[in-house]
Amino acid sequence: MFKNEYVRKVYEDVVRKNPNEKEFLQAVYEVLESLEDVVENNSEIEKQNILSRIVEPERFVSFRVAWVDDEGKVQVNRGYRVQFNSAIGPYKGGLRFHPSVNASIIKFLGFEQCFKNSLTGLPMGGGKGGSDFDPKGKSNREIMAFCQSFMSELYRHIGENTDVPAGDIGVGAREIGYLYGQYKRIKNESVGVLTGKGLSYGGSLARTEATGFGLCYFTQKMLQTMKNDSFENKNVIISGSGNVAIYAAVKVYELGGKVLAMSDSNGYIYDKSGIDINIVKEIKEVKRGRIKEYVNYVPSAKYVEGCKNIWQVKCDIALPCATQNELDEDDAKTLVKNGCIAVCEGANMPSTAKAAAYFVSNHILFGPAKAANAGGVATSGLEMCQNSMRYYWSFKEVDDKLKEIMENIFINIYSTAKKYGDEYNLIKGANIAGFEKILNAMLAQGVY
Ligand code: NDP
Ligand code: 2IT
Repeated sequence: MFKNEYVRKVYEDVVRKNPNEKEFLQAVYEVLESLEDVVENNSEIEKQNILSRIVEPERFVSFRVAWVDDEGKVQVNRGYRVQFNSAIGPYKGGLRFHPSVNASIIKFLGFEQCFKNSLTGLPMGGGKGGSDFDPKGKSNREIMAFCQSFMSELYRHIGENTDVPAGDIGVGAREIGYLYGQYKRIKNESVGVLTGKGLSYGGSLARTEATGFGLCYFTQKMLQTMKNDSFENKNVIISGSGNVAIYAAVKVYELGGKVLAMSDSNGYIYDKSGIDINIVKEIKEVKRGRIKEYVNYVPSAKYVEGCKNIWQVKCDIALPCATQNELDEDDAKTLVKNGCIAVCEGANMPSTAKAAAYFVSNHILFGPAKAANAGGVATSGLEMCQNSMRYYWSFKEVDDKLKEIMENIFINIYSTAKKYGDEYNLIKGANIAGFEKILNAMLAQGVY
């Protein structure tokens, strides 16, 4: 529990106001715990009640999304957008379409996004949105109908200088295209109101690859700085097989590592000679199929039912890239016992609080999500920049900037962690470094 009285009161208030929102409370608890020392050293934080202000979203909207399915039936889902904090720039953050989406999930993601966006160094505030709509098994026409209905409400809350959504779980290039088309139809404006757009209508080169590539640039810098090591000849396991997982795998190979296992929500594949990522791309990106189909292409590979078991595969580096709380304390112990030296989070909050604490106290190199996966939103920021200029940069130009941003994030959070007494506690380093810029911006802008 908290040692600082003010921090404790703020947290109790959050619990009282957001009952049963376990993911949101988990994310808030972690940040507040990290900030205790900062609060004790800067009396302005309590005087201006900054903590109560950062845990309360500036705006939270929930709305009905009605659409017609292929059988002519009217379906209803719930849509959300949280505009969490605009102190350092327009709200920015993805949209998630998944049946598990609820207010708690959207608020935890929006809260995390504030600190992540701050760490990128770009002027972006934090937001997030989505729906409990399940894209699995839906036809293209149903996806389009849903996206159009979703945007018919969302458009009034967003704008290129107000709030700029992007993708997340269940929202990729196809969905962004339908959403953008509908925004344009309503507003008659071709502007950078969404990121992750297709290359033919204002998207940025390297945005598709950015989160996975960025995760590996971050991990590489961490290995080099803290252990004088690299991806060379390392065995890597990556959970998930979506956008983040696939491009993390591509970069692992480029950097000399080998990916032994990948998963989806049903199970995982293990290929001891190294997963052929082009096959995974074919299954997931082209056919929108299931990861178990991999064994049809590579009969020597193994499919294991149940995605949680992936952490039992022996590895040097683990990159959880599926979803929140997918890696618990038992998984953490298994990984450490099997000799894993580094864990970097591609997904948002994939490690439970106990798992993360176990990594830190056992001196495993642990890259927390809000730093390690910031490459996606950073490149979204670069897409906004290119849209404003009505110009574009080459793949190499964007990728070079992404790499520089990820290395700077590592340097920043590592030096902050050291300053606060534990170089292995990059969780604390990331939370404090992300918070400081927001704090300065809020203090400068008066009470709002
Ligand atoms: P995708 O929809 O492309 O892929 C999601 C992957 O995770 C799929 O393999 C999916 O399996 C699996 N998954 C989703 N939910 C669950 C679950 N409840 N249990 C087990 N597996 C699950 O999403 P992304 O790759 O874009 O996102 C993955 C993670 O990365 C998320 O946490 C997201 O918030 C985070 N992230 C994404 C960024 C981006 O730019 N896209 C940026 C930063 C973070 P299945 O197909 O079976 O559902
Ligand atoms: O969690 C995330 O950072 C994202 N899903 C990407 C957000 C963005 O605006 O690119």
